[in-house]
Amino acid sequence: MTSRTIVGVTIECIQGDIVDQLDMDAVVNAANVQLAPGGGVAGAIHRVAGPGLARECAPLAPIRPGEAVISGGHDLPNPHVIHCLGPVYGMDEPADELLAACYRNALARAEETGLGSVAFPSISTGAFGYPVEPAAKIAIDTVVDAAPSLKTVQRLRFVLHSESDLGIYGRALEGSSV
Ligand code: AR6
Repeated sequence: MTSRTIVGVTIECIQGDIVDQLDMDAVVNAANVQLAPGGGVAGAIHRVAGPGLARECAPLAPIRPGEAVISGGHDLPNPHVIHCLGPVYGMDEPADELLAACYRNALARAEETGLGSVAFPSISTGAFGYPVEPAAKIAIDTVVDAAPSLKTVQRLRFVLHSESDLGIYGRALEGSSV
């Protein structure tokens, strides 16, 4: 686990599963255009949330790369899910800006809803093929930059599936400049 507190906002990186974040107000879904169940993070979230999540999301779709929409958490332990569509690497350009927009827009949805804590997966680095080193730097730099302007969100967590991804995100957090 790596953790840093920046102007009262705690940012932590842990290894784990996005559906096991019992103490977070929202988990972020690495969604698809249709906000439908899929593989990876989206598959896990929809499986635990139950069919009510897909029913609530259907009218909110389609979304574009970089966008984020918020829904209820249904049978998840979290009251909310924030669905982000990451860029497909090599296709959606500019990939770095679209990935940064995911994190910024997810935080905007959390703040509008008055949430205190949000857990992120590593958006775009699975099925969408974004290399994890640059994706981690973008993710961490974006939330570190946003931290001073956050009013309600005080805790951010990156939940990494693998030990190696945890190392990469942890080093990005330690090396980020405020
Ligand atoms: N908890 C935390 N991280 C996870 C979990 C989990 N349960 N499952 C996978 N990861 P991905 P993307 C990691 O593919 O690249 C879906 O099919 C995974 O190892 O979930 O944005 C959707 O329907 C990787 O490091 O998201 C979309 O079509 C990271 O989470 C598409 O994949 C992201 O992997 C989205 O692709």
